[in-house]
Amino acid sequence: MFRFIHSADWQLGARFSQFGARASQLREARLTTLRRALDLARQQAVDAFLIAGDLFEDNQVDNALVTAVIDLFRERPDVPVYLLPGNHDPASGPDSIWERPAFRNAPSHVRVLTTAQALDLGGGVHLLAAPLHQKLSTLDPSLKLRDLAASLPSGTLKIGLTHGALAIEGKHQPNDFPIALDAASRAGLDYLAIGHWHSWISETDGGRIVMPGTPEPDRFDHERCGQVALVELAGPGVPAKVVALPVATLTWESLSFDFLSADASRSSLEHAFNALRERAATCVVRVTLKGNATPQGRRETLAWLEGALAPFFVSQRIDRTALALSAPELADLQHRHPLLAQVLNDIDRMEVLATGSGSVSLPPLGEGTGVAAVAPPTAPLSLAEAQRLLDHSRTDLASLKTEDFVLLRQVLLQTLQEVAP
Ligand SMILES: [Mn+2]
Repeated sequence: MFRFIHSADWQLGARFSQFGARASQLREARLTTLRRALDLARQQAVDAFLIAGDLFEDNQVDNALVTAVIDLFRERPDVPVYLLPGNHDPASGPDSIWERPAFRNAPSHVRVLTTAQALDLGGGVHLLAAPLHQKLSTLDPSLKLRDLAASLPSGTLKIGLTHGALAIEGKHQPNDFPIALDAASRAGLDYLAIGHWHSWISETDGGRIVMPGTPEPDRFDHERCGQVALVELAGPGVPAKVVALPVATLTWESLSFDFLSADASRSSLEHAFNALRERAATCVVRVTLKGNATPQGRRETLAWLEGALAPFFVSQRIDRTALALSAPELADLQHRHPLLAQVLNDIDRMEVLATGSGSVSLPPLGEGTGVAAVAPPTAPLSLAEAQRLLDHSRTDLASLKTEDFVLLRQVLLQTLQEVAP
């Protein structure tokens, strides 16, 4: 029985420059997560802690960070660490991070695998490593594992370690170290520990190839991350038992607010904030605002959001709000675009037919607007014409309410602004 933790893609030292003053706390969270994962490894009394590439963001990260990482390893001498250079931190020569004094003087239970090699871990277990030496390559790095495995006696437990994209048709770049989908069975490996993508994938090659994803989420749109793999290998040829252990410090939540339905947006955001309240101190929240708003409506919403977002560890507002057209601007737009004037007049007419009354989309012209009156539509819409137009969308004229027409005008004007700002 051989038990180990398989992790990858820590990208320690990631800049997070979009978060300004909070960036250092986001970087700090990743070290907290590494400490937690190493402590889990110790509790589980594993035989090894594998890092399948990209421990660091790049080869330029601060020496202080490198020292902090080595110290975490040093404090846990009972957790043997095997480190593989990935595409972010390739073993590219004298300037690579692995040549820094901190690594050259690292304790003996920390092994950096800068060359392709098969390590005898004792008890009939071999670790076969294929590190990366550059940032891009069209070559499958697992081919080296096949060569290494060929020289080992059969009947030994073989664990591969490399870094690259799974060569799934249409889902990888050709120069992103494409790893064949049968790389483990092709090389006769019992398990192939890889890293590179940030989401957990464990079904490839009959479960022999595992990509654990990043242990600490670093984006809003990544799923199945924040875990390391705890792997048990009972013996050669026996399927691996793989369990995902959650280790992440922070969660990332992306929410939105649409002025098109401001009330509904606000209540659904309030609901979401309440659901996150208990873990607000470890939550990175982003709210994207969109739609058309009056200056006052936008101000009020932003002020409310500022208070609502205050309890969160990090919050970000992306303001894609467009200012709603003022009455003179709308009149001017209709004046310059008779077709738009026609459509708005048809909407007004349809509202009258459906509800018996109507709001008028045209502002009063003349005084103050400085815009000449808009030409009247070619002909008012008749009841029969309105019904015929609605038949196409299987809509019953009598079912339409005033709010539907308000929304219809908003959608029309908002779409126009988005398509032709
Ligand atoms: Mn990578």
